[in-house]
Amino acid sequence: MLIRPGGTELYTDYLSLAAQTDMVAAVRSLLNAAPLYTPTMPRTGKSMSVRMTNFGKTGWMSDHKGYRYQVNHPDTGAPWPDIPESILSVWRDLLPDQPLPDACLVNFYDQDAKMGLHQDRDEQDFSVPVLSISLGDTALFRLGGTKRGGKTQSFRLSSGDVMLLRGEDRLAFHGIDRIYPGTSQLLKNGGRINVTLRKAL
Ligand code: MD6
Ligand code: FE
Repeated sequence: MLIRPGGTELYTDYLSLAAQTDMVAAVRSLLNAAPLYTPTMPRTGKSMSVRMTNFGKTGWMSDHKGYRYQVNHPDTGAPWPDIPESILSVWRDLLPDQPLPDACLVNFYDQDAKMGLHQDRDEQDFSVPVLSISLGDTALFRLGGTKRGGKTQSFRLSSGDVMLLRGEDRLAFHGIDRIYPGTSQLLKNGGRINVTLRKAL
């Protein structure tokens, strides 16, 4: 489904249940090598409600010093594990003409977690789209324009949905207002995983 021509694309039910299950297993198998960390807000140092980790050459993080990509895990100092093939293949299928992603951010939401409106603008080349995969409980996603404070629209992202932000919407403000607990059986303890693929370097 096209949300906005030339901008946001939503592929509902893109992944089969089997593919979703495989992807969750692949993510979980890498959490020993790349444990979830709790990012904190620039300047205030306040903890975010979402826990994160990364796969790929470089990973996104946030702490009191600001947002950035870095090649080492903030807690362990280890390099990030490679992006699993099951995740990369979604990019290959939907974006065959784009360079491969070098950053895979994994967001873990418990039932009370949310994410404030933000732009993805820490990457070097905004002409490459961002691809996001939703797993587990349904989330309420809010999408605005490229200026903060403008009109927004909201839609639900369910397990197996894939979204692309590209073109004009590559720099659109967006966030997660809430999680709907108990809407998916995919994760044994409930909650939601969002996997975002980007070319950062
Ligand atoms: C989330 N997603 O779905 C948060 N960013 O949990 C994002 O921040 C995001 O879904 C860029 C492109 C697509 C996204
Ligand atoms: Fe984002």
